[in-house]
Amino acid sequence: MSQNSRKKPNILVTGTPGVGKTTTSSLLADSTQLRHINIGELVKQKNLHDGWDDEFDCHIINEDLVCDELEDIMEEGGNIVDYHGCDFFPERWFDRVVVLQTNNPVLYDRLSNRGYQGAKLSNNIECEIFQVLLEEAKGSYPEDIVIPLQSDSVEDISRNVGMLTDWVRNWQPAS
Ligand code: DAT
Repeated sequence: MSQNSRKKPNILVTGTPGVGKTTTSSLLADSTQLRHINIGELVKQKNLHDGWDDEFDCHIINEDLVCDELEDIMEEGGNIVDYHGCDFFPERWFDRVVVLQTNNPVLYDRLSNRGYQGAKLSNNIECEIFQVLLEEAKGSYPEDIVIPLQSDSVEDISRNVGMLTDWVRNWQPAS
């Protein structure tokens, strides 16, 4: 099957933890009727991991199992994939890769409120400072489909969701 046989687009929403991926993806799914796939939740629910990483305090995701699990529905199209990593998904899956970004003091407060502290907090703040996810996205997908969007405020979320909703409505399958 060719990469563009899907009838609805697939969007990847990525960025450092806390930038607003889940909030944005969930609102976008409501406004477009696309399916929101939170990879972290999927990994937990379907045991697509190789145990728990004590150092990083998270599951050790099994990337092959995740890709196998998603292959059919990604081919079908109409998915919003939400994850803080982006280099292991097949490039052909996505029509848009949105990289959310947040100003550091704002992100620090969001992650502290989530209970992050010590190395987990500082690693994620550094990840945002060095634009790790933006570089990863640019290295993994064609540059013209990678869109950085600022996500500091509630107004930013509304604007981003509105803009992406318009994009989905105007998307045309390849003929
Ligand atoms: P992520 O999925 O990237 O980890 P999230 O959607 O769970 O992030 O958001 C983390 C917290 O920050 C949550 O309490 C909602 C809040 N938040 C996210 N983006 C925001 C924004 N642009 N303005 C205000 N609050 C935001």
